[in-house]
Amino acid sequence: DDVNTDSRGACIVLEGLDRSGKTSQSTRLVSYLEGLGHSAELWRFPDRTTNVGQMISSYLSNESQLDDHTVHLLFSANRWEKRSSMEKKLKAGTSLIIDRYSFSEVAFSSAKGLDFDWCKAPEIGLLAPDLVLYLDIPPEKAAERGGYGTERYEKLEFQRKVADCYKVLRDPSWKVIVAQLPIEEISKQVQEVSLECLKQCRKGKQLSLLWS
Ligand code: NYM
Repeated sequence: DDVNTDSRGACIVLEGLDRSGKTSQSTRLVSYLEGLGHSAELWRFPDRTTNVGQMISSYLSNESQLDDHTVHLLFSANRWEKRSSMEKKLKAGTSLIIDRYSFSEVAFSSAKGLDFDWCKAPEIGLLAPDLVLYLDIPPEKAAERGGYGTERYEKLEFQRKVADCYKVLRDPSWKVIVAQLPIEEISKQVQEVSLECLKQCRKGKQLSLLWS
């Protein structure tokens, strides 16, 4: 068919509230794509393995306190430090399945009351995903799923605000999936749109930048 052999990988982002099932679904998607013979990697933000990521991690676990703007810029820096390797991987043909990206950043920080446009600004120029999968769950239902952990933000009241901010961010290109469906059914939907996305990338869809 019309598949070109040196085509790039797809950049697929999973977003949603805490406990919406992103981590399970991104793990399953990577196995599925690998099973079909595609090269795929699971990434997540924050990437806690870097120096910046360690600062974020200690903030999230309440071992350190940081100004809201400062931590916002750290999350952003954590994506910027991975930008060039993201681009390299994608251009080398590996698809990246990313558990949280810039949309989490804007949703969580604006839920704290930071200005929406200010929150978006440091993300300008990062690679835009080819597909955003939003696992949609009412905050009350997410809270029932075995309860939250002890990290910052894992509180029902705050997650309600985050859900409202995601609604403002959401655009028609996002694939919204009902996160309360059985896990197999969600996987099926995730697989279907992801394969279609890979196909578009193989046909020559260009990488673009946030926020376009
Ligand atoms: N988070 C995540 C942000 O506030 N800004 C960001 O840019 C990103 C990527 O970190 N509650 C928040 C959302 C989560 C928290 O993420 C940790 P995870 O997926 O639980 O490791």
